[in-house]
Amino acid sequence: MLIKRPSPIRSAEITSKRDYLSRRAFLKTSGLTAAALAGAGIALDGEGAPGAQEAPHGRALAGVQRSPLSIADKPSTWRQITTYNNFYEFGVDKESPARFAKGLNTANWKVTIDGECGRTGALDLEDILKGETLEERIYRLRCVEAWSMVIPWVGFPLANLIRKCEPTSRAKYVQFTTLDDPRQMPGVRSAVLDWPYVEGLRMDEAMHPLAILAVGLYGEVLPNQNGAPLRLVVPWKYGFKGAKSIVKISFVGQQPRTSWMKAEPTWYGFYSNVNPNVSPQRWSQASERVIGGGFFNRKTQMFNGYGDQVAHLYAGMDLEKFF
Ligand SMILES: Nc1nc2c(c(=O)[nH]1)N[C@H]1C(S)=C(S)[C@@H](COP(=O)(O)O)O[C@H]1N2
Ligand SMILES: [Mo]
Repeated sequence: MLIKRPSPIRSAEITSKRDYLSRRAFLKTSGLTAAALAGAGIALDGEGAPGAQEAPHGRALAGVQRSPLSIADKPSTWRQITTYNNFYEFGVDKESPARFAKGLNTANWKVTIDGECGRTGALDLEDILKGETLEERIYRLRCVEAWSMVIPWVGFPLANLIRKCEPTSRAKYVQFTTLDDPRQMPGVRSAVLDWPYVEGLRMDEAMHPLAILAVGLYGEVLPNQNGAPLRLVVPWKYGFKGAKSIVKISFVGQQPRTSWMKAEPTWYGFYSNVNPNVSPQRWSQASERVIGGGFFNRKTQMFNGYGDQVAHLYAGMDLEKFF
């Protein structure tokens, strides 16, 4: 085993990570052979990331209800969903979260509520789940890297927790902060992002019935690599808005500066609604690679297919400016 001293990542290395992302999009569109893609370390058949071990089964959640807000698409497999992940706190490769998040301690998890609201303080997971009916929500997930899956989340509406916190009229946005623990998360020792991982929503987006906090997957407790014990899911936005392993929810007056906006201000806007017509990154968002779909590229849908339900939130906004 190679033991490296933790060292700050040099800007050259960060650049190579960015190049890696745009290179992956380039390979995808240039129709290179399977062998070339496999050589580049890109999972082809949707079996997940090579070398990653799927999460074990066995921790079923009780009383999960179906939801009319689920889509009819066939879900991606447990293996795909738990071995092909983005969770940079555990490393930037797709297989790293499955390998390194195993030991994450999610017991006695607390979420701090603060800012412009009537009820501040630390909540246990039990407090958060009190009175909630767990629902299965089968949603499309579209990553900004231009791949997609269909994921049967288990969770409850974010709006329910927000109401419990009694936000004041000064609360215009909700900010989500995720765990930043170098003892448990090898990835936060590198400067690839400005830790902790921070995301945010406008209050009306956060109150939308499609926005959920997920605690499960396929009727079971959420595997660590997917953001246990509590993660945000906002299906009409790029996947990175879905902050994992949340430790703080803040009600704020100003639009939060998210980790991705800080890292790449010209690539990542605050809204980050899925939009086939706007590609501020170096690759096109017009189509997406369906994990498990072989070489079939699917056309990206506006708002990831949820336009009927969410387009009204952005009425009158220039979506090329507010991307
Ligand atoms: N804390 C944290 N949350 C995160 C990320 C991350 O690196 N750290 N990656 C995001 C990205 S880019 C995506 S696509 C989704 C992936 O979720 P999944 O691995 O459960 O499919 O998580 C998002 N949430
Ligand atoms: Mo992503």
